[in-house]
Amino acid sequence: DLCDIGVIGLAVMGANLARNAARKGFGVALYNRHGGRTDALVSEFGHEGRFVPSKDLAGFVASLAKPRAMIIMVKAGKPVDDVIADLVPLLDEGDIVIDGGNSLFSDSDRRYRELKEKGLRFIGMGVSGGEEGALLGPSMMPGGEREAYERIAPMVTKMAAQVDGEPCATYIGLGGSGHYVKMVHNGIEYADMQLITEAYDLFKTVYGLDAAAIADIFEGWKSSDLDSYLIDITTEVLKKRDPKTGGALVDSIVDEAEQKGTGRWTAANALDLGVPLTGITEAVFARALSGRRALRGEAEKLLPFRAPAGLKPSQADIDAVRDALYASKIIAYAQGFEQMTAASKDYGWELKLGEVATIWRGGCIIRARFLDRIRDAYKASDSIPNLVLEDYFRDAVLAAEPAWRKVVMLAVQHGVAIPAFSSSLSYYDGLRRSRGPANLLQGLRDYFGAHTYRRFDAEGSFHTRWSQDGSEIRTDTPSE
Ligand code: NBP
Repeated sequence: DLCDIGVIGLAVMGANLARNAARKGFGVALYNRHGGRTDALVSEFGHEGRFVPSKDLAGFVASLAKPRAMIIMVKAGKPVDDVIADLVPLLDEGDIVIDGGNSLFSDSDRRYRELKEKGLRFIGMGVSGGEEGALLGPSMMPGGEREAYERIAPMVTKMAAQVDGEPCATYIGLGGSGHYVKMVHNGIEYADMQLITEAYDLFKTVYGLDAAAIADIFEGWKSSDLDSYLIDITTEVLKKRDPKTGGALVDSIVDEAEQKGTGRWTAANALDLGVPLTGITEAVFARALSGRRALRGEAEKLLPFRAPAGLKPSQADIDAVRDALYASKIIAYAQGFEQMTAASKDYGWELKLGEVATIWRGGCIIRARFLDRIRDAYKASDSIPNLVLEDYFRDAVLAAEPAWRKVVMLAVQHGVAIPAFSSSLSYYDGLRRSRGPANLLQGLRDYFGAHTYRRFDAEGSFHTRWSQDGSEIRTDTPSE
């Protein structure tokens, strides 16, 4: 019997996706560049379903039912192009090539166009949930032609996580939109994690709490709107004991964060689109600063830091950190959704952001109760300029505002860096001012570069001859 789906690339993600499909009753063709991984998968998990392994790509392609559908799950970048180049001569018109790796959305756009020219169909599919998600049900974000998606939808929706009977997979849009949405998902994940580490630093450094005490605080937040997978695993990581030292394992882990690039891509794209994406971008920069550990060590000698002594947190202090975290998180999501709105318009994707919130409710790393709120907001209206202005979120940030300011002031006073908390508050303060200070900026730009400015009380563009006779001239041609 020919297989329903194929998987190329059988490292952790590919192997687990293949097992997921087989467990759901689909026949799965297998191929990996080095055959050892294929053999290991079949010998260890072959009993889980119907697998058809191949030692070469031609055999793999021949084992698939037409129109063929295959998921590439190899390292992002050139390996994906290499695999596609090898596949193309073996495929027939209408076959569907799915890239399930963490590819850059512009690469997916390009592959989509290149394969379309060859009569093949390409789907760039973001897959979130790590190894466990790939096996038990990830969140999947497929982008490409809708008809191509319809062909694989019965498989994808069965393999995905399910929340309240709904699959965490839906058609996203044309071209590279699926990988774009996955990219922003990862960016939001960066911001979420940065906010959690800032809360941890406040408890540890300002209030002198140990990891176990901080774990208890995070555990208590499960019953709040912060309830999420990341808060759950924060509790677990903080609780883990280190048999080597007898202390908390987290205290033995080097404080240098690594990154694979999706957060940086999100921030760079925000700069391209001109979207104020402060939360995610600060999270990327915070990782970069964490990576300069030797420099930080030198700096602490020259610019000494002294942790405050004897500051014991009251329940109100702990709740204030929770509220500041929640308000900052709302800002990070509002910015991420604003970025997707801008991208949808710029790239012509017609993204359904309510559906994006829906498929992020399960399977993926940022899964959270909170996403129901975003979904509800988009149910009420599909054109939302900024989530912070929607009733639920507006009420939440207004309620959190005093605590948010208190926490930011506390951190500033004691010299604890909270870039995501404080930049989110600054964004919020900038957002709610109908008149900001950029009038002066425009004056400066006009002074040194004759860049012109507009006036509140007149139509048109103006320039002042600042350093000549001081007179103002209109620079555009009046329409009448
Ligand atoms: P890796 O990203 O570590 O890639 C290893 C796989 O790529 C192996 O199967 C390897 O084959 C294959 N490969 C490479 Br490398 N170069 C190749 C080439 N030129 N031609 C053919 N195959 C090649 O695997 P992973 O961690 O399973 O991740 C797969 C994708 O899923 C990545 O894009 C990743 O970013 C994404 N992703 C990962 C996670 C996660 O939690 N790990 C989560 C979500 C998404 P070999 O065995 O012959 O060397």
